Amino acid sequence: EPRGEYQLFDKDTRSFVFGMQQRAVQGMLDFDYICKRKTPSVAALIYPFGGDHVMKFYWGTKEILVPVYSKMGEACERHPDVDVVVNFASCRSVPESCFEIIEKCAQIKTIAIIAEGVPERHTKRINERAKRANVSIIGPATVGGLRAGAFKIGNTGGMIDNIISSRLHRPGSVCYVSKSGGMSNELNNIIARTTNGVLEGVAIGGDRYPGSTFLDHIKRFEEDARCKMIVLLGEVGGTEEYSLCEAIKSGQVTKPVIAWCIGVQFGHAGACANSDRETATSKNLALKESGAVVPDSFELLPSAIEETYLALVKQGVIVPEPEPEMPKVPIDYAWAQELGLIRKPAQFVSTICDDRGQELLYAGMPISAVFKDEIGIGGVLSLLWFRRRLPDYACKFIEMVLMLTADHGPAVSGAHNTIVAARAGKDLVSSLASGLLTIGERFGGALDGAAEQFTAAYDQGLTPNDFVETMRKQHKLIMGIGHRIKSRTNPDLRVTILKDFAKKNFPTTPLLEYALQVENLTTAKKDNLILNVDGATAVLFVDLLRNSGAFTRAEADEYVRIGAMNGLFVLGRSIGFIGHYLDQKRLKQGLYRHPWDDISYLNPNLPDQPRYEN
Ligand code: Q5B
Repeated sequence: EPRGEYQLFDKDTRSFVFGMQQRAVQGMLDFDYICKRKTPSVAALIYPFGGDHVMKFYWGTKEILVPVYSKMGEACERHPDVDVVVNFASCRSVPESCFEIIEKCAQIKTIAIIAEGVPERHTKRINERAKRANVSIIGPATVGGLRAGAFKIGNTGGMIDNIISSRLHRPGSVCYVSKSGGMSNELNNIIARTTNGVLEGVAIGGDRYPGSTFLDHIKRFEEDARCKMIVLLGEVGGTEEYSLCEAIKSGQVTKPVIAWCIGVQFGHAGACANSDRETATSKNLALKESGAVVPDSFELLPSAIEETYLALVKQGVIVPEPEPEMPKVPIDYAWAQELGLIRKPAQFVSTICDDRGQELLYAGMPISAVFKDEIGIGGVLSLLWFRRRLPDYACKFIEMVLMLTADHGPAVSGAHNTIVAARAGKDLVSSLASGLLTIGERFGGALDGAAEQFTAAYDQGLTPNDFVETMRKQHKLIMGIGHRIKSRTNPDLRVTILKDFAKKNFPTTPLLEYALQVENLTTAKKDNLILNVDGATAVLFVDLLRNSGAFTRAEADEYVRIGAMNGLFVLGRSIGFIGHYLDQKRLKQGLYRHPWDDISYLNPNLPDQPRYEN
C-alpha cells in the first residue's frame, strides 16, 4: 500500500536516533523484527561525542552493526532514505539539535522530541521553524508514537511482550491520539481487547505548546483509508479539544470519534485548567455535543470503543482479518536469566571476591566491615588468599613478613633489574615485572621449596642430620638455607624478629625447631648456611597453617603444595621494587650500561686470548 502524504510512518520508514540510547534502539529493532520489516527502522545513531563508529545490536537472534555518526549532515548524506529523527537530546540541547535538523537536513520530515522540561520559548521557536520547513514535530515530553506492524518511536509500547499482547505487531483499524505516553500504553491495551487493534497511535506530549496537536493527527487519520475509527484521550488544561469539536461539526472529521478527557493531573506542564473551558468536564460535554462518542466515565471508555467497533463491523466498514501467526520473540539472555527461564554452566568460578552488589565483598565480608573491624592488610590478605579471617596474631605475622621483605637494598637481583629497566625508560609496571621475574629459587622464591622440603623431612621422621645428608647425597641444595651476606656471625635480624614473634605468639612452632636444628648442622659446615628469611618465613607459615586451628591438615598441606608461600615474598618485595622505580625516575637516572671492565670477555679461538673449555 503506497504511503500517503498524510502518513508519517510505514513499513519502510527509516530513522536516526539522536543520542546514545541503546535500549530504545534495541526496542525499535525488536519491534521491526516481530513486524517482519525487511530493513531495520534505525539507520544510524547520531552522537556528537566519540567520533564515527559502529555499534552492535540484535536483529532477531543475529547481530547487526548500526553506524554512529557524530554529525547529522554526514548521516543524512549517507542515508538519504531516512526521514524521521527520534531526538533523545536533553532539554538543554533540544533546540540546537532540532534547528540543525530542520535547517540542514531537508530530507527529515518528522522529529519526535522525547525530552521533558524544554522551555516553552524554545518549543515555540522550534515549532515555528518546523512549520516553515514542513516538518512534523511530535512532543516534547513524549514517548512518541507508533504505526502498528510498521514503525515505532523509541520506547513507545513498552517491553516487547506488552507490544505483542497489545497486538501492535500487525495493523488494526483504530487510530488514537493522547497526551501522555503512559496512557497511550493503556490505550494500546484497551483497543487490542475491544477491537481488531491499533493502526496508529501518537502521544503528543504533556507540554502546553506541543509541536503537533490532537487535530493535526486526527486530520491525518481522517485521510488514512485504513483508519476506520479514532480515539482521543485528552486531559484537563488547554482548549485543543474544542478544535476537534469544530472539525467534527464542520464535517472535516467524519470518522467515528470516541473521546474522553481525564480530569486528573499527570504532572504534565499543560495539565492545568486556567478557565472553565479548560476543565475536563467542559471539554467532555463539548465533545459529546459535537457528535463524538463520550462515555460517562473513563471506566466505560473500553465499552464505548467496543460498541463503536462492533457497529462498524456490522456495517461492513471494518472486516476483521485472521490473526497472523504470533511472532517468536528472541528474549535477551539477561532478562531470561532474571526470569529464571534459562541456565548455563559458568566458564569461571570465583570464590574470593564479589563486586556485583552494592558493596564489595572480600570472602563475604563487606568492605565497610573490613574497615570497621580494622582487620588491616593481614586480614585482607587472609580473606583473599585463604577465604577466612585468621586470628589477630596470624594477621600480624603476615604483616610483619610483608614489612620485613619489603626491601633489601638496590643490590639484590630483583631491585637491580627494576632499576636497570627504569633507567632504560620503562614504565612502572614493566620495571616492577622485570624485578619480579628474578624471583626464583636462589632469590626470594625459595619459600615454597623450603616449606615442601622441611615438612616432607619432618613428616617422614628424618632426623635433621639424615635430612641434611640425604640432600647432600642427592646433590640438592636445601631451600631456605644459605645467604650471600648474612651468616652466623652477621645474623639476619629479620629472621630474629620473625622467630621471636612466633615463639611468643604461635601456639607451637615444631617445624621452626626442626629447621633450627638443620641450621645448626649446616652452619657448622659453613658460616653462611643460616636459615634465611625465605626459610624462616616458610617454616613458620607451615606452623601457622598446621597449628592455628584455622585450617584442616589437608588444607594446610594443600597451601604448601599450591605454592602460597612465595606469594608473601612477591607481595612484600613489590613494595620495594616500586620504591626503586620511583627513586630512579625521581633521580632522573639515565640509561645504565654495564662497564666493560666488569665483564670478563672470553672469546673462543682467538690468538692471545685465554681459551675456555666448554
Ligand atoms: N650451599 C642463597 O649462595 C644462596 C646451600 C648449600 C646446602 C644450601 C644459596 C642457595 C638455597 C636457596 C635459598 C633464598 C644462593 C636466599 C633471598 C632473599 C634476600 C637476598 C639477599 C633478600 C647463597 C657455597 C657452598 C657450596 C654449596 C653450599 C649453599 N647453599 N648447601 N644447602 N641451601 N640457597 N634462597 O653464598 O661445598 O663449597 O660447593 O641457593 O634459600 O634470596 O639479601 O641477598 O631479602 O633480598 O652463593 O635475603 O645458599 O653460596 O652457592 O657458592 O655455595 O655452600 O653447595 O658448597 P652462595 P654458594 P661447596 S634469601
